[in-house]
Amino acid sequence: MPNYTLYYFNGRGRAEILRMMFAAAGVKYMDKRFEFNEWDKYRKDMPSMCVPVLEMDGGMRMPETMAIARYLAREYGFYPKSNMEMMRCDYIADCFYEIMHDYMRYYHWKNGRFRFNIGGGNMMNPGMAGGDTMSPNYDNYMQWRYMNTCHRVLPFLERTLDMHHGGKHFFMGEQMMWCDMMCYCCLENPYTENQAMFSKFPKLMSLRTRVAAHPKVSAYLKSRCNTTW
Ligand SMILES: N[C@@H](CCC(=O)N[C@@H](CS)C(=O)NCC(=O)O)C(=O)O
Repeated sequence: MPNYTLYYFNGRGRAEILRMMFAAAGVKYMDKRFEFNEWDKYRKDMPSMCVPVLEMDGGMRMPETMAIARYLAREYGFYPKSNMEMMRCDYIADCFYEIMHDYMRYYHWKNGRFRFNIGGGNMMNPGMAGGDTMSPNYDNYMQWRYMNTCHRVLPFLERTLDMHHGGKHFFMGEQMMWCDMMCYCCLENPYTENQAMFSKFPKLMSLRTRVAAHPKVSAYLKSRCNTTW
């Protein structure tokens, strides 16, 4: 088995699903965390200048959360067997990631992170987003977009869970798969910040409780670093 190093900020964020899969599989890895003020030092060494990144045996570095998550899910048996079931597991996981993605962009933006390399340039160098990204309207847009994704995706996921045994098990049946862990990880901050919104999705909320009760996940949740995001 390769030696893995996972690079990410000192937060749960996009990396938490990867950490949780390692924990649920009982696999040891190096959890390399850094602070925002250290990012300049790391960014240039990351393949697409973003994290999370998974490094194998101190060599190859692989970017993209969902590519890494699928790789780990295949390695450690968190995928169902048939092609059709894999597709179901994938679209569920992708839906949760839509929420995570929009939440992270909104959350970092609101906290003033990564603004230096998106838009907000000058006339000689207008920046990638080409304009008004420093205005309060843009903050509102990020929040609107995140909330809109929640309103679009969560009812669908609640119905999808309900379709199997009335949502009493995991998404794919009696065994926990990576899409179930995505439900736990992607909704952590959204749930903490807006519990009222989630009262409309009781089946998803009980699924999160079942994931947290998985013996290895539960041990992980008790021992992990406590961070605000
Ligand atoms: N498509 C990438 C996006 C990763 C991403 O945006 N990561 C953020 C942290 S949550 C990042 O590295 N930002 C650094 C920057 O924008 O300079 C993925 O899904 O992994």
